[in-house]
Amino acid sequence: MLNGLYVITDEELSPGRTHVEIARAAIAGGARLIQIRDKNASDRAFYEAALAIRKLTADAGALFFVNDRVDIAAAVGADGVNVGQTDLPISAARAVLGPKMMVGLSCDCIEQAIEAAKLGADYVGFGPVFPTATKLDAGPVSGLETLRQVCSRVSLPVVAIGGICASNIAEVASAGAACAAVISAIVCAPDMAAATTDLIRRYGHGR
Ligand code: TZP
Ligand code: MG
Repeated sequence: MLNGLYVITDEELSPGRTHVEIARAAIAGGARLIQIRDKNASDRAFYEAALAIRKLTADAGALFFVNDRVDIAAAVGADGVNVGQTDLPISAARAVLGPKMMVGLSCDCIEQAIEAAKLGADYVGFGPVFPTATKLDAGPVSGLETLRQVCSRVSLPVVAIGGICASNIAEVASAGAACAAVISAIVCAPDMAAATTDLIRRYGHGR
């Protein structure tokens, strides 16, 4: 279920690729966890891209998550939603989505991750683990040692994020993260499917 490479589509960061193209290539490369993330799309554009990826992921037996937007996650029948510290609280997301849909909470320190478990999150998104230019308002870089502590102190699956790439993804797996979430390592890769396959293989080596 929540295990392995977690690919986040961010078309703005990519060299002209759409959410659907990114998701399709990631699935072709073997990804089975896809999240759509878009901070600027209109509601309609976000919904239509999410609906298309819902179909692709369902056909591939992959899980599909929506970033931030609880309403769109519900509208397209996603498997889960990822909320941040200033998005809807977990209890409100659950009130909208019901008990079956997964709710992940983004955290940037151990205290937030411990709190996420108390609040009933299904997983902790933790990072940035490494420096990244992708999210300018991300919290402080945690490093691998803090990731390791979060993984051992919090019973929830931890989805590590931030600056994860081919050269460090095995260490993320070794630190105990259930998943390694990536944006630029896929959406900016010359061959997105090949990059996906390579990251999955390297992640496996850290296990
Ligand atoms: N949250 C913490 S860091 C980050 C997010 C969304 C950006 C991750 O992007 P990249 O390109 O994989 O470093
Ligand atoms: Mg958010």
